[in-house]
Amino acid sequence: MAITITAFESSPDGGKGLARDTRVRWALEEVGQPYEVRLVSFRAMKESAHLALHPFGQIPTYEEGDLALFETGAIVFHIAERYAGLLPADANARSRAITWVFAAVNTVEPPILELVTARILEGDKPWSKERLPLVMGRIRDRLKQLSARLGDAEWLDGAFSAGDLMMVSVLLRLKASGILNEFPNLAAYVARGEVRPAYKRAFDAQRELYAGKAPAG
Ligand code: GTB
Repeated sequence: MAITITAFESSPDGGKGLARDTRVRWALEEVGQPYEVRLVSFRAMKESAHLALHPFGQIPTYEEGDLALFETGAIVFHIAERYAGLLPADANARSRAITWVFAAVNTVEPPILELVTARILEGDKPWSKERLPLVMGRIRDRLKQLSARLGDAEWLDGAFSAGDLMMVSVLLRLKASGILNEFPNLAAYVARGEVRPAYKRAFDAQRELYAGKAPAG
């Protein structure tokens, strides 16, 4: 069944791979499924055709036959369940891998998104400078816990899984801040994700779309 995802028509990050279609592309590359990409403008994202696929008017979406999904956690979970390569065979290990998908989007990503809000959306507010250390503190707390759990392991629970794919994707958003370097095992974990051939293919595919175009916004 053909798979189609949506992505930004013009990328706000100029192709740095930070938009969330990258994690879906990565999952599809890991399981070896070809996919099409439909580019959507910011205006089209808020129009009825797209809202029928994504009630919050965002990217990415995922269509496969008569199935339409939104939310990257659900999309990556679906890909991992349907196609071999992102979840272990053992039932308990599978459930633990899925737990890490949820941990990435529910527990680790929220404070990271706060940093984006504080820096970009609220950067011009008079209280923004005071708020930033609080936001950084919350991220640091989470990273400390994650770093302690990862320890010297290569991946979070045995072999690379959908849980690692999602966690690395979430942590990548912090690369520019430098905070990951305070946790060398996490920085190395992210780097291990980035050198996976499937990640590289996903990254290159999205970069190619935006090369030479001015970043949106
Ligand atoms: N919880 C949803 C999911 O995981 O699928 C969140 C989806 C989401 O935030 N989508 C963003 C979007 O469509 C794109 S990824 N935003 C447009 C809108 O809400 O109107 C977030 C994103 C945007 C830009 C950058 N960047 O420029 O670096 C990085 C990430």
